[in-house]
Amino acid sequence: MRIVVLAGGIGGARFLRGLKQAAPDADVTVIGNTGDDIHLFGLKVCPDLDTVMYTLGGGINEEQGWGRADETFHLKEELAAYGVGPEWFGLGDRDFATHIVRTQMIGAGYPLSAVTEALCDRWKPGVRLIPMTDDRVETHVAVEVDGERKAVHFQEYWVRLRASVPAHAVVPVGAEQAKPAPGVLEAIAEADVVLFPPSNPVVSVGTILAVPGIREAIAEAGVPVVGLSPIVGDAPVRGMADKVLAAVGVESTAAAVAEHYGSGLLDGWLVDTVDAGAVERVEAAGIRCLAVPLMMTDLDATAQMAREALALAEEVR
Ligand code: GDP
Ligand code: FO1
Ligand code: CA
Repeated sequence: MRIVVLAGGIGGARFLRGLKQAAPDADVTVIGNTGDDIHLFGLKVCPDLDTVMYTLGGGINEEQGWGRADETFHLKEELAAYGVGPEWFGLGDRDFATHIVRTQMIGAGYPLSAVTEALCDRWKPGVRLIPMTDDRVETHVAVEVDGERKAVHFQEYWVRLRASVPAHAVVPVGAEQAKPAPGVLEAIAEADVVLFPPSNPVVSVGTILAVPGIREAIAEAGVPVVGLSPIVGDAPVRGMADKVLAAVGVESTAAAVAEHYGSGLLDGWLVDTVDAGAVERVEAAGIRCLAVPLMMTDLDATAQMAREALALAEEVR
């Protein structure tokens, strides 16, 4: 079975671990979000691609969910001693190596998709990881700081400002001009099922769908498209999905997220059992919906979520 997953960082990566346990023989292609990417110290950092690669490859900091295990921060300290920032972004020594290799290869002319493949030669994530695009896309957030409106990079909104300032709009800058990376449209066209893991619907899955051609390819593939809600009990399990959903005019509920994707895209939607009351509303929107446990507390619970998603895909096929 060929499965395509549109993934952000932590929510996507943890779900993928469960999917690999649930369907060990499946051929999984992950289309990764690159809207969170940021250039720092002359290096290209791809948080969501790295989170997927490290999580599936066994290098992730498990508690944090991003960055490397057994990390040290000497390089960051030395840069700070020179007064070179930003100090608000925590790049560790081990992680730095990834960004150096990536930037060096890009400088040598390799597209991000080829670089990602090369990095995965080391980590062997057991899935094919493709960035959504080789072109530069950066998510910016229109915020209000001290009464003044300005646009900041998504990482500045999330990491420096901790999403504590009002957000009025989320813009994937460059997405309109971006082309899907080689292999993206082909993987979708050849898929037996497309899954939306419980990733952020705005700044992860939404950004991937903003690359012209990807949404259309999914709709035209004629295969089941099943999503899992990242909103449980009217709040994100972690992160700022509620804030960025509000910025795009969507309420922070499992049902509203399903409606936001819409029946033109989604065939099936899983909500957590605490949101069983949402099932009727989602089905009224023309999307088959089930309530099952959706907390990724451990690998077995996550694998069970993946089984439920694949079973729902069979039901709506
Ligand atoms: P990010 O790029 O690191 O923010 O990760 P993703 O976009 O892939 O996923 C973020 C989303 O994962 C957040 O909106 C969380 O609510 C969701 N999430 C994290 N853990 C869980 C969980 O155990 N269950 C569910 N249903 N969602 C989760
Ligand atoms: N998240 C933080 O909250 N603080 C950090 O200092 C930070 C550094 C960082 C470095 C590399 C990387 O791959 C991810 C990093 N993240 C950090 C996580 C990142 O901001 C988020 O995972 C996502 O981009 C949010 O979707
Ligand atoms: Ca992300």
